[in-house]
Amino acid sequence: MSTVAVETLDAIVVGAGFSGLYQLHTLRDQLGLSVKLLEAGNGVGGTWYWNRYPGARCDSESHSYAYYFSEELLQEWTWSERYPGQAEILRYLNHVADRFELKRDIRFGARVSQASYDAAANRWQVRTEAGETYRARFLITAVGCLSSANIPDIPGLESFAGAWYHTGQWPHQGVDFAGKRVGMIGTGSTGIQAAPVIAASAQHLTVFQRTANYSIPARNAPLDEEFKLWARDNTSRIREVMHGTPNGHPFVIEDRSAHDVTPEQRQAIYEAAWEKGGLQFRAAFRDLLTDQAANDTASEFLRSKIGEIVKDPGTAAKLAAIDHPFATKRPPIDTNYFETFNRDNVTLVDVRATPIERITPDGLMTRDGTLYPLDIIVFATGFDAMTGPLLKMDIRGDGGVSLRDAWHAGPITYLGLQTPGFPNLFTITGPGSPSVLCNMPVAIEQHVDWITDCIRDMRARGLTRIEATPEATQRWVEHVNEAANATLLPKAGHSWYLGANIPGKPRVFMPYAGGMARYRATCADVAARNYEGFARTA
Ligand code: NA7
Repeated sequence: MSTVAVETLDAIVVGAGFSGLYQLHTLRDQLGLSVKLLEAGNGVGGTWYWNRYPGARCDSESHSYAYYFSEELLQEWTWSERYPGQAEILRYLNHVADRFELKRDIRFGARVSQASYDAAANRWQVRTEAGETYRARFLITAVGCLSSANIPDIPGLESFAGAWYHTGQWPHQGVDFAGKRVGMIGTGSTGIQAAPVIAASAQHLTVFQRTANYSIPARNAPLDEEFKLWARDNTSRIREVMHGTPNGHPFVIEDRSAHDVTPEQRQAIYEAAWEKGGLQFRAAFRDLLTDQAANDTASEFLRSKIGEIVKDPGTAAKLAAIDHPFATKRPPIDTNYFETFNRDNVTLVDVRATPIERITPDGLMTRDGTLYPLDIIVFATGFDAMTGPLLKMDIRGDGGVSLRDAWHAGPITYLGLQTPGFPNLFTITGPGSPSVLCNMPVAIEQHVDWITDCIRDMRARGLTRIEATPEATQRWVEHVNEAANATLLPKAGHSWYLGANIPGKPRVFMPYAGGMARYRATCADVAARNYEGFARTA
């Protein structure tokens, strides 16, 4: 008779990206818990472990895309460019993992397939695809918001004679585009980053655009010594700014309306923001995301820039035919995206006008019968965002209820941290929290700190079980909806914020749009009121 060893721990963390690494550190090194981190990949990095596509780079500025919990860590790490590239972020996260000796408690190559709550024992039992089983009082998911690749179900893909890749599952050895006819589907942040880099080495690049998109030049560049010194000397100030703004970025949103200035002044403000580059463009006026007329001024400015850059009027018109207000879909920032369409080896195909019909052995065919011969297809088609990575695991709470069933009409959480019926399960940057509307490390540190403080407090009081109450959860879900509806964000009807990019997914605005600073205060208040809205028992 064989017995299967079951490791029993205080806490299990799933995912070794920014969230999981920090959560492992706090629970193990601050609270002294026994913790195991289960990670599907063979290294740390999460998003940055998987997304190795050409041009992969963060859109947060590097001095803000870092942990701020350790001053020593801040002082010993120096970023090289204004925006960190994928390889540099991966080096950083490996540095963090090594510095805090995290890898010894990480099980790599362990993809969690199932997690179920055992009410009698008040423990979670977690199983990996390889059949390993772990038990723990607390289960904390740190699986990221954009980690479940969306590969559209296009007929004929299996017949394609060339190679195809999703940007979020990119081969570690890279892809050689030299001499190849490449088709890229998707013009979100990823496609917009990848297109110029692919075009530089491919024989030909055809970009299949379903929804035209705004993009602002990133103006990426190496950081000079003066800035590096400034960033190192001003960590407290930078943290203060990031914690004080709605989006967690290290810049302040101007306290003026787009209507407070003359059209000439507005144009000059937008020109300056365009020259400066990056997500800061959104900070030019405080009402760009709340007032349609204000937003229209930014949208018009950005559309006119496309017309100035792109030489072929037909292509420019297709690129500028944007159907949603600026920044209601996640706004990309780029390096030479629109300029790429001036190259002789790049073609734009409007697949809103002429949808993709099928993939054949030779390439991609649109509904009008045109075949685009291809050697490589790149799917820059995004992710089953926020709920996808959680629902991919078969999570079962009290009474065997599955999270999939509990969320059949859309995610229901209290503060994005817990779901009723799933005691002792915490979801870092879960739906209903600011998450993707915020500079991620800021959102992550706040969640990890809150969860750590909560568990510390429970242990001090001899409590072992915490569960969000249905009443508090319902109020929070309503508040999340109100917060979204107070902005223009739901106006992009096809955005992944709403789940609209995945066929059959419930259309619910998932992230909390009330702002990170306000959310942080709410969470602190809940904790100060003895974890109001949570039932905690011995
Ligand atoms: P996004 O932003 O979801 O973009 C995916 C793109 O792929 C978008 O242009 C989609 O068009 C397009 N898409 C998806 N499915 C199809 C099909 N079936 N046919 C044609 N086009 C399709 O993902 P990204 O990876 O670019 O960015 C995700 C986030 O990562 C980003 O916001 C940053 O936060 C980092 P659609 O707009 O749905 O019409």
